[in-house]
Amino acid sequence: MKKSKLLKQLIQSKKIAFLMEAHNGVSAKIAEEAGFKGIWASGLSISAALGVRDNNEASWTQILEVLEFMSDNTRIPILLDGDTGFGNFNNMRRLVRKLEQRHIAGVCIEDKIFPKTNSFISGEQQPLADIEEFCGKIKAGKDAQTDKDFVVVARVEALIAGWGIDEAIKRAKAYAQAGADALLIHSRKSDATEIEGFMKQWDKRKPIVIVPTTYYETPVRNFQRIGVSTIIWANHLLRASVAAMQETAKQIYREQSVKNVQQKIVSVKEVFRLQNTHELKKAEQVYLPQSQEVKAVILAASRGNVGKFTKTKPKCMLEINKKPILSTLVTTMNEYNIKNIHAVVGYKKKVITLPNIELIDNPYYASRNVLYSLYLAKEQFDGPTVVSYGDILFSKHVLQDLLDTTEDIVLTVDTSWIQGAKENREKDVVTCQQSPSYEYLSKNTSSIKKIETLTDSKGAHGEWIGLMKVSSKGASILKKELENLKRKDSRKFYKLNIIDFFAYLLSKKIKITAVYHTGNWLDIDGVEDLVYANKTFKNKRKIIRQ
Ligand code: SPV
Ligand code: MG
Repeated sequence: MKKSKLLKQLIQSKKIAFLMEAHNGVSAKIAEEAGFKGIWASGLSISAALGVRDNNEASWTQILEVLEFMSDNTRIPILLDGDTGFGNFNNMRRLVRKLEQRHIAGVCIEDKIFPKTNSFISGEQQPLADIEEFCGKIKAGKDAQTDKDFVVVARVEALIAGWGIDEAIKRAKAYAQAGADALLIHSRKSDATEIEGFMKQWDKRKPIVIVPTTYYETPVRNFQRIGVSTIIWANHLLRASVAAMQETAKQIYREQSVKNVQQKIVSVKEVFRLQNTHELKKAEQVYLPQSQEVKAVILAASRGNVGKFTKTKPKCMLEINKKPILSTLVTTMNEYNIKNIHAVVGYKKKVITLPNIELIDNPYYASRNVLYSLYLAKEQFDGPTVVSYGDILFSKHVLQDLLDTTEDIVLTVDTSWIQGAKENREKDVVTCQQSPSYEYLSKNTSSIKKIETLTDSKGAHGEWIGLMKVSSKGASILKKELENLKRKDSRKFYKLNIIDFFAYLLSKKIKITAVYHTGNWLDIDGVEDLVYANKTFKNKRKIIRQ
């Protein structure tokens, strides 16, 4: 239902209604969550929250801005304390139109002179508006509304100004006649006698709204009995928050610690709840491009053939360019926002104390081949994942190109291998559908036909460097096929390496793609690789120094 209609029904209902003061988006929501069916957008509270006086120091458009936050954050209707309408009848017309645009349900205007002063400050000295002029303002407001349910409440200040009940009745009748939907009769007495006196003479032609800030001791049922329609609790959320803020600020200042206030204040989580943070999270999933987090698995369980160098540490912890290989790998991955990294470890695993990686233990690193390490990481294959050997290093752009691919299972294949230092050594040789092309912007991927470990590699296209990426779909294929293969014959499975697994996938017509690269990587298969790699870096440093 429209907010205006809700407010109208509330004020016109036979049951006494309550409006709770609010002065910004969060206090409005707090009032709503407490159960109130309507909000009083108090001039005193809004101005106080803005740090100014209740004398129209905040402009009406500034008030409008605050109202917008309050209205957007709640479903219950808001009655604006519109002071004197911020000017004459013409200002009132514009105010009503702007309020309607923001779904504010109604406005209350008081018969004082702009700029107004709060009724509790020298109330009796405050001049009242001319009755006729004020009636014109009410009429202008009612004529300006386009929503028939928008509520205009006329506030009678005759009791505040000390003019007595007769004047209050006279004005109330005139304002009702001018079209006001309800009348707010204000009193600053500490008891309800003025209100009771007024209600005795009032003929109930329009609902009566009151603000028992000073006569708060009178029970609500008394007001119900004398026919009051609506009660406004006009400033209590502001006053409560001021008390809490003063106490908290003083205590934190005194104690130079927040420890003792922690229990007295709401959690940050509660603040997030009030801000509806949860809704944004859900919307992000609907509207933002869903770049799935890429994970990484590093296979680093074996000792390798690096002789005495791996006496006390695993191969992945050997230093190249003064930094453990594993550490450099992690840094490179982090640079591409790969933060979820698991390393399958076994040999001398206690030495691996790097931050930012999770370890998966392979207790059978010595007796089972490397495919078993991949198998142990299978729980990680629930989204896009990079898999790397733990004894390789590569330039950043090698990883970038791999991440840019869209195929499901992609291996990085080096095309410069044939002339390399490892010409006569065993390597993982890849033959593809298409040869690499070195033309500008040419496609650098091709479907793999064959992959095998060889020394002789005539007719092949490159060497797998030990780095691969799987998409979400590729990851689930990998997981499923690892499980299938192991289930078939686990003893045989323990003897397999990764190349055997690729051959198995190809035999099942599962597509594996190569992304071609030329150089820019190294691996540590033996002592000579280690020496060579570090010599390369030393030379580079020398050249830089010269
Ligand atoms: C307000 O809340 O700003 C009011 C009510 O106008 S009172 O402060 O009681 O005048
Ligand atoms: Mg006010």
